[in-house]
Amino acid sequence: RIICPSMMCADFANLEKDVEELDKAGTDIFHMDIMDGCFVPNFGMGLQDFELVRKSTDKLVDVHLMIMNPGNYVEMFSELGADIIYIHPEADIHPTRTLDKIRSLGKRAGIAINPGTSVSTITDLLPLVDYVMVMTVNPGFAGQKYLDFTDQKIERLVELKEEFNFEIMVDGAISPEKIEKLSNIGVDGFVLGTSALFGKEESYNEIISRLKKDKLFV
Ligand code: S6P
Ligand code: MG
Repeated sequence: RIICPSMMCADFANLEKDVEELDKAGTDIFHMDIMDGCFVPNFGMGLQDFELVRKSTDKLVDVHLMIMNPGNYVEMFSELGADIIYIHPEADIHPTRTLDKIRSLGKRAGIAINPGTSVSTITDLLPLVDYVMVMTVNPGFAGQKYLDFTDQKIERLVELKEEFNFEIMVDGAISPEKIEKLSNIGVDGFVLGTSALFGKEESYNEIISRLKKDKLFV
């Protein structure tokens, strides 16, 4: 189970300390949401935040580019030290070119797909990606409600993942209950925000150790 804290939900007054605690607690990939106020109706996070997280950990760091024309920025994020770059194919007229570019920079390539994007429209991209991230909320904000109709898409991707060799990630309102249920059907990684990790009484270490167990509810 791949655990990816969504750093837009972290404590910005103590970002470096949060990164260190999350790192020690067993984070696999730090998830960085980048929003342009155009592809999604919100802004964040800043490049300075990205740089701070990058220099505070040796773990993998991803960027989830919720921006129009992401192809214009993949070199920049590669130079800043992103290990995995997710683009939204909905935001890119030439997603195959952009995904090729990400891999030619020596980085892992991912696509993040909106709740309204069907698997059939992205099948041709599957040979070019290491990760498919299914958005289980409309992207842009933390703290939303899980959209149940995205489950069908996850099931379809599970059928395709061996053939094309990619990992399935989910992002949006991922609770411990969803982690257990989705792991059982073949989801590999989980982006965690306010539903499972941030703003809780327990420490990151207690929460992440529990979320890594096979059976969460016994
Ligand atoms: C926003 C972004 C996500 C959120 C995450 C928050 O769309 O891409 O990564 O930060 O979904 O988690 P939660 O549990 O508050 O929905
Ligand atoms: Mg995200």
